[in-house]
Amino acid sequence: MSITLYYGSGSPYAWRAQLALEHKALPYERKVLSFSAGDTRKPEYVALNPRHRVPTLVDGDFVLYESNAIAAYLDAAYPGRGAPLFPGDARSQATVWRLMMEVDNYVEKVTDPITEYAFFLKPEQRDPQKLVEARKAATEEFAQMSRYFKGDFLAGPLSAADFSLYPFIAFMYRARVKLPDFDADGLLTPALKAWKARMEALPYFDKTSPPHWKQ
Ligand SMILES: N[C@@H](CCC(=O)N[C@@H](CS)C(=O)NCC(=O)O)C(=O)O
Repeated sequence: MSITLYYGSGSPYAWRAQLALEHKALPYERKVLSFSAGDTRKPEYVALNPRHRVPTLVDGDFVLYESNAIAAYLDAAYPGRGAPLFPGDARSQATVWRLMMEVDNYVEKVTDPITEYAFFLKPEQRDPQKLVEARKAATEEFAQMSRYFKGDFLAGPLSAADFSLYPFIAFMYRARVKLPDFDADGLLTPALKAWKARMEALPYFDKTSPPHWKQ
């Protein structure tokens, strides 16, 4: 078994994939691509991933991109390793899938405007009213996700659903690098804040946090 994860520091999707590998206790090599150097657009990478995005997983002669597909593959290909990413019976597994799709279809849509406002707009391009509106939408969506908790984690036991959501929540806190007064805590319900702390206490968590965030 030789697994390589093509990764980009600060990509929520690449973060998910690394969390999945760690949860499965699989050995892997992480290759960090530089967005600023255009690594994802280089021909050798586009040959692996024609959508020029991270993550991409290479397992022997098998190449796979799309973070949710990577989690599903790792769980099915390595059933005896680590802990399951899609635990339980058909209904529990389907619930994990549903939650992951809700993250991609709804959560991402409300975190994107905040990320864009903080990281991609110059101060003179920022309209504070837009941030107020974005915060309102994010608060409502996070409250919705919060209603799903079944105990400590989204689907009950820790699962791929938690790894799907976590990086988008982490980005709300990361926004403070650009917007020091940004109240990230104020977006989250108490349940979501407690879950965030549980995620950050996972034994492999520190290993997965984006390298450039640690600098
Ligand atoms: N749906 C994809 C999204 C991957 C994605 O959008 N990755 C971004 C970084 S967050 C990327 O690699 N962008 C580089 C580019 O577009 O060249 C997944 O879940 O893996």
